[in-house]
Amino acid sequence: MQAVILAAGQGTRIRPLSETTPKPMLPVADRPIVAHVADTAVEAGADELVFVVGYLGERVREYFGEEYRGVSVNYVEQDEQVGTADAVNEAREYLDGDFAVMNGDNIFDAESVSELFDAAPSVAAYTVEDPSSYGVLSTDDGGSVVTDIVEKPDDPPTTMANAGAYVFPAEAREYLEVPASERGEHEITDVLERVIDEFTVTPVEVERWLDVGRPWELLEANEILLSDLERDVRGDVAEGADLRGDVVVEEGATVEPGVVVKGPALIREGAKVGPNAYIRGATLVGKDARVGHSVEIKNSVLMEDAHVSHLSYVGDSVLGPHVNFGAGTNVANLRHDDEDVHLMVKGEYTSTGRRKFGVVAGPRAKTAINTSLNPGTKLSLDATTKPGESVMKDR
Ligand code: TTP
Repeated sequence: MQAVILAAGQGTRIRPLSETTPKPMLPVADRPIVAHVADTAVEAGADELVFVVGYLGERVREYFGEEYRGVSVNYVEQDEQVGTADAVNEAREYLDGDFAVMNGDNIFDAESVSELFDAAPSVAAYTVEDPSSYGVLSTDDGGSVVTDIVEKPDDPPTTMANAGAYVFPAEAREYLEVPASERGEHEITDVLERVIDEFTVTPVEVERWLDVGRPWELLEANEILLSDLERDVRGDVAEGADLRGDVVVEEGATVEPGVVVKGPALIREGAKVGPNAYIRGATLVGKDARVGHSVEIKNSVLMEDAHVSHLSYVGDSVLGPHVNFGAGTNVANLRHDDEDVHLMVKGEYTSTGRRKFGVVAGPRAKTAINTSLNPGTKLSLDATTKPGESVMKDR
């Protein structure tokens, strides 16, 4: 089966992290989000991957090349991101049988994707407590056939949210040109509606699903995937370092004396930790990143070449590539009123749903010495702070 993977979006809600990296290429554990998606497709038996790329698409092309895990790879360009149906329609020239469509920014478990492929035509469903903000599937009485899909219903027919992965019959190739929806996008769910009308579509409940749209969802995706780690220490670890639990230190990484790491944690190749650093929670120390003397990192993501070199605390935060935190930079990750931490997302003050959340530092942001960062603060691409500054608002 061919799998079309949608990776053209601009990732506006996850800015500034998407300023230099397309959202599907942001790291979750040891590889980009979209590589996890491709892996599940390959493991489910896909014999060709077709990536729809657009925004910073060359990054996706560079990563996957012409063949990935023995499966041939093709690319189509979507110049304007006018909707998911339009994205799949760009891939039409490659489609010659049943085909899967998967969002390139969602995390799925491999077993469920295999079930999805086996049950074709099918749609992935994820059970949520409150489905009113999702596309929700209606099913027949036995729950074995999808009868409809309704967007953000006031009165949801089931608790099954559309989880952004589908297998369509070959005929659906001819259904891809759908009119724009109310929000002005050509939506894949309108294609699904027609497939539901004309075929028997099976809902396949997925065990694990996370749609990575906003910065804290990237943190959550890392928490989930890092919790799958099994201890594997290959890098250069000093005798006086204490690695507890499921800690992975990749070949080419260095851990110096006096370091304590409580797993799950992943320290990637080229990274350097210590001396005397403390890492806890689910933490990713990306390629060539640096965690220096007397630095504590808790439950955070440090992307490639992010440096927190001395006397700093970073909690529940996401640091983009090439960020540099000066000595004495401290992140607050808890509000005194105990309210959930909020973040500005496209101009809207939005709850992260988390009591503890720190900051989001965009690519190449730099803090000067003794900078304090308030919970929920975002630093934009190349932002800087002044020595001793308390940053209370995004910049
Ligand atoms: P979204 O998450 O809805 O869009 P986005 O990735 O651009 O992010 P944002 O809303 O924050 O700007 O898209 C879902 C998936 O579909 C995602 O993998 C990107 C992909 N997509 C395309 O490939 N082309 C498109 O035209 C659209 C709208 C999305």
